[in-house]
Amino acid sequence: MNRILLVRTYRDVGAGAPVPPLGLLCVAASLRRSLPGGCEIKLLDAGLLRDPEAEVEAAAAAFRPALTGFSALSCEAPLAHRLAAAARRGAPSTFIVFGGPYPTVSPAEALADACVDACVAGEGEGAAAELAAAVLAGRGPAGIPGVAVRGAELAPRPLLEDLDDLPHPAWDLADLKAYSRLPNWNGYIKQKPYALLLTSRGCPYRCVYCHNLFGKRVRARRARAVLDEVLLLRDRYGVREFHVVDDVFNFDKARLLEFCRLVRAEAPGLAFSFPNGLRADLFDAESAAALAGIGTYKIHFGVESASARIRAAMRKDLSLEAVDRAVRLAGEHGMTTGGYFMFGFPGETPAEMRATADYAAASAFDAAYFFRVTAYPGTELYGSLPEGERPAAGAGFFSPGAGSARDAEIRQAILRAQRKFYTPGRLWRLARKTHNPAGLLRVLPSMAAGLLLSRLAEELGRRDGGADRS
Ligand code: B12
Ligand code: SF4
Repeated sequence: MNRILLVRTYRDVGAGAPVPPLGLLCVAASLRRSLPGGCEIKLLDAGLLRDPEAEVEAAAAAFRPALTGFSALSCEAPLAHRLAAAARRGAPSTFIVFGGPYPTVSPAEALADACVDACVAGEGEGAAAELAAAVLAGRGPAGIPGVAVRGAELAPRPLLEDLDDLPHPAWDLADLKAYSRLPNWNGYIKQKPYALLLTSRGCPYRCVYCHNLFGKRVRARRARAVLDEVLLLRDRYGVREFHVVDDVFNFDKARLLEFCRLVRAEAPGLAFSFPNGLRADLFDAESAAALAGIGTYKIHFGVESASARIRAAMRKDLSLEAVDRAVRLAGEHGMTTGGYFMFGFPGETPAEMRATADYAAASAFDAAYFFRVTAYPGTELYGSLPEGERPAAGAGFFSPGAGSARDAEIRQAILRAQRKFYTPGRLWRLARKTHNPAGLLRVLPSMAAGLLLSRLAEELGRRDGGADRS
């Protein structure tokens, strides 16, 4: 039997614990379906391992995979290369391929590592299947669209037209209960275990800081096909809650309403959440009622900045009036709302950052997440920055930056925004809405300590800044 090892190279950069590795599960399902003679797949998630390097090396040595695939984000690149070296030590002849956002936007950097034999750029199902078939048959990887190899031009691969042709992700390879025990980027989990749901790929908006992994055209699955996956996850794996990770799930309102109608009729009693955000300007009363009707308890909206000038520079194409309306509507339907905000866009002034903090504090959001702008390779923002201002390999939205006066300014703006937003009243409201006041009482002392520390850090930062200027 053909043996394939798949590794998710999770590294915590402050965004919390890993979620089920959906990209690898999609690739695994495609490999199972397409390889003549089948294959045996082993999946490891570095985010669940105590000592990822040792465990990947041991797994490679014991399993002897013909092919080892790694999935990595840009911030995980250094770890991905260490893990590839570990796999190579364990199984010297295994063919190593990288996939996911990192090799998609930086294939040359990934291939500079002699351990990496090929990179899959963009959507992985088709390219991985062709690559695995070639490698297992003893042919080379050259000439496969979407697969980058050293010394050859990458032939682009057309995007999949019909996502409903794809098999369901190989959910049997993920320990959903293990992920449900970990803290989650959604803030909390209402009904365990949960799974991720990807119902469409691509986003037509053009925010300059955002990825373009799946193209600018929305390719949506049919509502019925998504319901089938929901039913499969509920009935075979006991899943009770779904976190939808589409870039713009509410792009097609008719599909949203149809999906909600089907779930209400055929899968009542589940919980839904949208941690990756919905477009506030496409969120209306009918959508709010339909989503509430299927058990949606939490929605995030991307706002990014309260400054119209900065939103225009980001090409966010969104008004604060639309955000206020969406937050109010979701709140009226009993949902918890979270806002995403960014600080430190090139040219953003301290006054503009303060305006964002003040807007968030005065808004009806129940929760707010304040991030440092991080330009990732492959984004328009990255291309527009002078080389010296690009983030270091491995940076995430919470990384402290290079320690310049500008970094300190951004850090202080974020700390101030957190302090202003999380008043005791808001924390209490959040606890009531999350149906977990007891849980909040448990975390309150550490939150209070955190706020105290952030005040102290701000004070020290101010003194440092003063010293620098003098
Ligand atoms: C869920 C999610 C998370 C989760 C899990 C992240 C993870 N490591 O998997 C959480 C909340 C933890 C998270 C955190 C962060 N995330 Co995030 N996240 C997403 C999100 C919304 C969905 C991911 C997903 O499941 N997609 C669906 C699957 C099917 O797609 P996929 O994973 O890309 O897989 C496909 C291909 O890439 C390829 N493929 C993937 N792996 C492999 C492997 C092989 C061998 C092959 C052949 C192919 C292949 O085939 C798959 C099927 O087509 C994406 C946005 C998006 N639209 O994808 C952002 C995204 C991946 N995140 C991003 C970022 C920046 C982050 C953070 C750094 C932000 C931060 N706070 O600092 C952190 C990093 C934390 C960490 N160490 O992982 C960026 C990555 C950009 C980049 N160049 O790296 C994205 C693209 C969003 C964006 N706006 O730019 N994130
Ligand atoms: S930030 Fe959201 S709306 Fe903007 S391009 Fe990215 S996915 Fe689309």
